[in-house]
Amino acid sequence: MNDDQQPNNLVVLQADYLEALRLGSGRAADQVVQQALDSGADAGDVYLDIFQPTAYEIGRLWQLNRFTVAQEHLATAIIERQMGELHPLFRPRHRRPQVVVIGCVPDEQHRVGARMVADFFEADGWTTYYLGAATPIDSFVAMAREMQADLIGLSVQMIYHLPHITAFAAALGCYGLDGIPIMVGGMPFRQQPDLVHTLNVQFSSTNAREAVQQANQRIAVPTTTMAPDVPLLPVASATLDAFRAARDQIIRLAVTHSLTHPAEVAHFGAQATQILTAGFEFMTRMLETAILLQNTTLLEEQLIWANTRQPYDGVPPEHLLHRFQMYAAAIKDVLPAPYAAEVQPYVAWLIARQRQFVDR
Ligand code: B12
Repeated sequence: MNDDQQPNNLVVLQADYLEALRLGSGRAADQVVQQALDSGADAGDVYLDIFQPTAYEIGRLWQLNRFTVAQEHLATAIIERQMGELHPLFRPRHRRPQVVVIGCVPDEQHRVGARMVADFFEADGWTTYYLGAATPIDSFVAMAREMQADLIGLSVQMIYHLPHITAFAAALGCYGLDGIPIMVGGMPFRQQPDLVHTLNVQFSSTNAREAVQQANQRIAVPTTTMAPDVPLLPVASATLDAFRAARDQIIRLAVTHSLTHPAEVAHFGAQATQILTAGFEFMTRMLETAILLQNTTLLEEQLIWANTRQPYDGVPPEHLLHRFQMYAAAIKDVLPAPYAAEVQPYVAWLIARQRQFVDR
């Protein structure tokens, strides 16, 4: 759904919501939000189909002198309070490795839109830093550098704040960070999307949901290697043979250990053993190849893939980490010690690298 295609019940509820805000009644506004959620809308729909069009309507009514400044302030305060209350519903179901830093350009006081965009990114699994209204450029850029941003989001409402975007891009260049794409949004871009070309930024979006979709299409999963420093020595061919001979036993043991953690596997139901076995078989093949080629870049690519894809299949990064640890324990139990000692650095590398995905 978007603000141009509200289902009927949300159109009605949005009118009720506007009336509640006109009367200044936070309680009545709460009831409308609850009704929307009860009718099957999710928190994102409440943002885009109730809060956003109501805020636009309040602006229009203020312009026509039918809403006072005080009424608008009260209404915005209620919307922001409710956004805080709905925020837990934006908890991500999976994590992505990308980082986004979002805020308003200097002097820009309209922060509700940027906050909505931030909540949608957070729900989508991005590590998200929302800086609020009127953020000084140098400090914003420093934060983007410190948090290793893959994307910067700038919100602008007043047309005369647009030059701040150009200044921001220049500042990014001064810090040598001009590789970080800038995404922009706010009223000027709703009215004139091709402004992005004039301002020489990467893209704009007209609402929070679309912003996340576009970002996911445009921003590749980072491939920078932060490989933990584990020395990888050549592995004797006898070790590889022993590893191959023991592979089924290692996998069976790792599966058995995994099944003793119902919180991590219950959602697989009757398929749990089959799914876990397939996962450990996949991992074993990857490890064999990496050991044979003495190369962790392959594992790195595979981990990026796994951490992007597998949360959709019910395996968040922390479960992956745990499975790697159980796999390491199974190797120790099954392989004779001298062979295990040669294979373990590769598994240790996987575990250390996976921990970085969990900690992000
Ligand atoms: C609330 C409000 C205020 C509040 C803001 C408080 C706050 N905490 O944010 C206050 C009182 C501070 C304010 C001040 C002013 N305001 Co005012 N304000 C509004 C109002 C009514 C609602 C804004 C809002 O919350 N919108 C809801 C959000 C969700 O929508 P959004 O911002 O468009 O965000 C969505 C998309 O644009 C997009 N998006 C937004 N940011 C980003 C960023 C990225 C990276 C991406 C990808 C997408 C994206 O996604 C968002 C979510 O889907 C608007 C009306 C309107 N049409 O917007 C007027 C409005 C913007 N204000 C207006 C004016 C004139 C002013 C003042 C100049 C008034 C004055 N004389 O002082 C000042 C300027 C202050 C300043 N320096 O910034 C006018 C602007 C008119 C014009 N053509 O320029 C408007 C349009 C009202 C009107 N109809 O006349 N305002």
